[in-house]
Amino acid sequence: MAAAPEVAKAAAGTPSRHAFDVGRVREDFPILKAQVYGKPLVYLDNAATTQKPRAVLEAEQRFYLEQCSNVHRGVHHLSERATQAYENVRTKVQRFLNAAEAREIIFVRGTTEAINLVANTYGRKNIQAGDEIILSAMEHHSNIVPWQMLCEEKGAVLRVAPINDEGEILRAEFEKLLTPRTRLVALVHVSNVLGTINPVRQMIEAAHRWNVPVLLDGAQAAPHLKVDVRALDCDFYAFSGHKLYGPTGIGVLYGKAALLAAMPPYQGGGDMISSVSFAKTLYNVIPYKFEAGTPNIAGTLGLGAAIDYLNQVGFDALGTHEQELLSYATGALTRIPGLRLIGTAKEKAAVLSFVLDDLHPHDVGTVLDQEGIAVRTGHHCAQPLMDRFGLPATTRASLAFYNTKEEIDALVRGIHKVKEILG
Ligand code: C6P
Repeated sequence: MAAAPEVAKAAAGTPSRHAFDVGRVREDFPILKAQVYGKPLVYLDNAATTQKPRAVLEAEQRFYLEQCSNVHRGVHHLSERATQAYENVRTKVQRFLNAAEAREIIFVRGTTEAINLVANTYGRKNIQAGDEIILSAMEHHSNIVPWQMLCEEKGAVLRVAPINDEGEILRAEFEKLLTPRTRLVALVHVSNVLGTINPVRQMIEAAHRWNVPVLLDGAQAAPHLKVDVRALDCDFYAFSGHKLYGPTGIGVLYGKAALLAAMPPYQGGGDMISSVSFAKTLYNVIPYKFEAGTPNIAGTLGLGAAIDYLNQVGFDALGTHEQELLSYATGALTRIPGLRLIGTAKEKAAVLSFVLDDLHPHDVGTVLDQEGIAVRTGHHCAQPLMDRFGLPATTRASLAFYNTKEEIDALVRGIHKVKEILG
């Protein structure tokens, strides 16, 4: 039997001071032992979703086995326990993001819902005809389409900050877009296609000089970086649990309390009210005002377990390992003739998009799959970014802290095989 993994033990409550050991960490993720077509799974699609450590699976199961009950509704024992556990995760997320208060944390389905919430509440209330919203050229569709829908409804206008060929935002150009017409800046913290870590703190400072609030799409940042919303001074921050080693169907919107309190509710229903009559409904306080209906309780507890787990692994340790993997993979991939990396920013998270000769990425992905290697191919829900690079699609390997140099070697062998078969 494998030795009990340190991190699994630590997640159960014993603080770990051990150095990062990828072999031990991998023991915590049962699926990493899977075989695909008789070959070991090499999972390099972590930007789409990460695998889940046992601690997350157990937290969800424990809820259904021992605590299953609705929250904020019952006076009975189970409901009180479930409510306590659910609210404890809010506090955990508050600390995870270094938010000032727990009521600044709203549980949503994921990044997409978080951004739609802000567009439909803050946006509808504050953005009028002729107003402008600034995005960047590397946004995911989730941080484009909700603003486009709002602009269509209101007659507002999108402005797009351009990027260079390395995949870095041109900050001077961004700053030129800020005008008295600007009402909001919505930016991706880390690009899901390029891996670029954007200089968001400086961009937020620039926007705030114009009194313009900034929303950050943290879907790809939260899994790789220690996020501190107060140090960043962002006004809204969105992330998804499932990209953070937690369950699907749960995510977080952080918002500064004063902004959230002034926003109208998003959806109507149970829990978001303080009183209802046919004449008038009074709304609950934040964060409950934005959490209509029974929430994803099990998913929330799973997210809490994922945060505990990550805190035990430690962002310094996982960041160092991921950066080592990134530089190893960058070196190895750039040595492959005919391979071109898309996204070579100086500040990068461990995401490697590439094109190979004139092969279609779907074909590349299909051959890699036969080797047990999971990558994503396509436009990665960032079609305007693909247009910027004049490409229909890329192949993307996105890494997590449980990946190894041996897996990068397998990817390189796989790409050589693709060239042999299709080249
Ligand atoms: N990107 C990818 O493979 P949801 O689906 O709501 O959890 O996350 C949406 C989202 C928003 N912003 C960024 C930067 C993202 O990368 C994503 C999800 C996945 O790249 C699935 S398209």
